[in-house]
Amino acid sequence: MALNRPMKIVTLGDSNVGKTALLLRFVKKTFYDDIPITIVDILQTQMNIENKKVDLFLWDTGGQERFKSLISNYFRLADGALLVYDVTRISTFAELPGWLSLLRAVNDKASVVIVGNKIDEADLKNVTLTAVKDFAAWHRLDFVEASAKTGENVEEIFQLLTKKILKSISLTSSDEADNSEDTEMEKSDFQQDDTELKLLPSNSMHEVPSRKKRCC
Ligand SMILES: Nc1nc2c(ncn2[C@@H]2O[C@H](COP(=O)(O)OP(=O)(O)OP(=O)(O)O)[C@@H](O)[C@H]2O)c(=O)[nH]1
Ligand SMILES: [Mg+2]
Repeated sequence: MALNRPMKIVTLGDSNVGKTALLLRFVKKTFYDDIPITIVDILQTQMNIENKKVDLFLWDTGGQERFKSLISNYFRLADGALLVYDVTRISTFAELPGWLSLLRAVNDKASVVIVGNKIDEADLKNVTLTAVKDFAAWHRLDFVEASAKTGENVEEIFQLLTKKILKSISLTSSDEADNSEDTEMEKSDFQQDDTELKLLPSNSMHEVPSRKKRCC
């Protein structure tokens, strides 16, 4: 099914797992070593999905505990979410259920892909494939292990997630056609969201100064 509006994707997961790096790899095709801590940031790009150009709004949220109440506001209208952990830090994997609950508390429809980032650090990897497979199967989610640094599997993450989003939209489209009131509501929600998007200074909120290398 064709999508005639932008697709909105959010990132979530602990700080330092590489959410921003993954988005920058996908959009700018580059890896940055020293990225400022994110509060909320927006990137926009286009992607060819089923032979049609679709606009993607990528809402990058900060993983620091103190931003949780702020960023959950951005989850509500997401079509899809990247639930990211760092394969070298098991604590970031252990936090995934909490992040998923935060998303599901405000959005039970968004398609979700779990991303285990930093697989280039093979020697430091301490989240096993079995662990993530079990977690993903339990929650009926797909997962990808990737590296923003080398670019491995980054394109695949977005292919997988956007296909899942389209599939879920096409499954619910008949319901929407049957309920024009709901559809109008969703349209105005989205327009409101567009306005919100334009109001953000330079589309971004970062914390300055930037963090140096990984802290822990
Ligand atoms: N080795 C390696 N380092 C990475 C990778 N992705 C990100 N990093 C590094 O990890 C650090 C944190 O990356 P960010 O993308 O800023 O992490 P984040 O999840 O956006 O963090 P918050 O904005 O605080 O939530 C940076 O120093 C990145 O250069 C990767 O795939 N491999
Ligand atoms: Mg970030």
